[in-house]
This record gives sequence, C-alpha cells and structure tokens, in this order.
Amino acid sequence: MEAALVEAVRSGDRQALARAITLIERGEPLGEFGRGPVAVVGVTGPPGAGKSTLITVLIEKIREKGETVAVLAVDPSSPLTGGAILGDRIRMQTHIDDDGVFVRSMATRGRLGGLADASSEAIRLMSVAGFDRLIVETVGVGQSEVEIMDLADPVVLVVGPSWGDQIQADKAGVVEIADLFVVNKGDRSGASDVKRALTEVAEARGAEVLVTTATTGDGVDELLAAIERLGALADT
Ligand SMILES: Nc1nc2c(ncn2[C@@H]2O[C@H](COP(=O)(O)OP(=O)(O)OP(=O)(O)O)[C@@H](O)[C@H]2O)c(=O)[nH]1
Ligand SMILES: [Mg+2]
Repeated sequence: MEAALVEAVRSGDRQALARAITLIERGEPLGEFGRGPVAVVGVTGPPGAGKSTLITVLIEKIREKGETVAVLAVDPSSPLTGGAILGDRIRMQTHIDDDGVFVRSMATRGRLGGLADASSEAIRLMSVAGFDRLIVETVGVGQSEVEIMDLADPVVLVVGPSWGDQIQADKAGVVEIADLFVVNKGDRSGASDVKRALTEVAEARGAEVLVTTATTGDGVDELLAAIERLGALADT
C-alpha cells in the first residue's frame, strides 16, 4: 500500500483510513505492518445474537467517558449473514456525525487470500489510527472467525437465549477462545437457562458469564467494566 496513504492513516485521517480499508477489501496487500498499541476487543457469536446492537450501546458508553472508538464489522459473505452489513451500517449510523467514532463494515467476498488475512490487515491498519478503543465484530460461524479473533484480546462471545443446545456442538469453536461470555436478549425467556448452561464452560476458562439486554442497555455498564478488567489483565 502507498506510503503516503498509510502515513495519512497514522495521522488520524479518517477518510484515508476508509480508503485504505477499501483497498484491502479489493485485495491490495498491506505488506509488513506492525500493530498499534490499542487493545482489540473481539465480539463474536451466532447471527442475530445482538452483537451490533450491543456494540452500538458500548460506543455510547465509551464516548460518555470521552474516549474515541473504531469498530470493524467483518462480513464473511456467507448466506447465513446476508444483509448483516446493511443492518450494521444503519444501526451504527447513529454515530455518523461524531468524529470520535469510526464504524466500518468490511465485505471480503472475492478477495484474494483468506477472510482472516484481510480482516487482520484492516485491524492492524485501524490500530495505528489513533483511537482509544478498537472493536471487531464477526459472526462466529466458522474457523476463519476463530482466526480473526486471534488478533483480539479480549474475545467476547455473545449468544442469544436459545443458544443452549449449541454449547456442546461448538466445543472446538468460538467457545474455546472466549474470555467473556454474554447472554444477550435478557428480556427474553431462556436467558437464565443459557447462562446456567454456559457457566461450566466459562468457569473452566476462568471467564465470567453476563446477561445483557442490548435494546434497553441493561447490563452493558457491567459488560464494559468486565472488558476493562480483562484489558487491564492483558497488559500485565
Ligand atoms: N428482545 C431483544 N432483541 C434484541 C436485543 N438485542 C438485539 N436485539 C434484536 O435482535 C436483532 C439482531 O440484532 P443485531 O444486533 O443485528 O445482531 P447481530 O448479532 O449483530 O447480527 P449479525 O451481525 O447479523 O450476526 C435485531 O432485531 C435487534 O433489535 C435484546 O437485548 N433483546
Ligand atoms: Mg451484526
């Protein structure tokens, strides 16, 4: 990638960042590129669990603290998630006029090389752009999502209240890389059952299980606090 463009990204130029991510999307290699100092919070989980809605509330809470935040939503272009990108854009657009917020969806359909490579390059690029926080959303449905989450610390797994049966099935998947478990849609019946079902696997990983309701904001302060505790641990 052109050095001048990368320099512009480093100087905090948001348009340059958007352009650079588009180039990555189209298959232009980033080349040797180190990570910036910002912690990457990974948010993953099954389609429709409420990841984007939760992130939208997290953005508000982070802004209330006076911090800036960038979000990358990776679209694996699978039939399962068709339309997710549009939904994310519309929802997170509420922050469009805020200079302290950068939200970008990235489609990786047709890119040369793997989904994980493209996302990793975009994440590295975003990590030098001067944001206080960086959040990456992926749909936790396959191995490539697990690879993307290699870059994230901590990894937050968000599931819905009907997820209980999946826990066993997902033994080798996202469950194994999660540092924090969130049962969202706490307003729906079943959330406490899923919390109970998750507790064993969470405890085995030394992880907490939280219940949130993204649509009302319930539990999101606790979620942000838990993320901060994990971030603090990651630094030591
Ligand atoms: N009742 C209820 N609905 C919720 C809650 N959180 C999200 N939703 C709804 O669930 C639907 C999916 O929410 P999203 O935030 O798009 O979920 P997602 O996990 O980002 O979905 P994908 O990106 O498509 O995988 C939307 O209609 C939300 O309004 C919640 O806490 N309670
Ligand atoms: Mg989403």
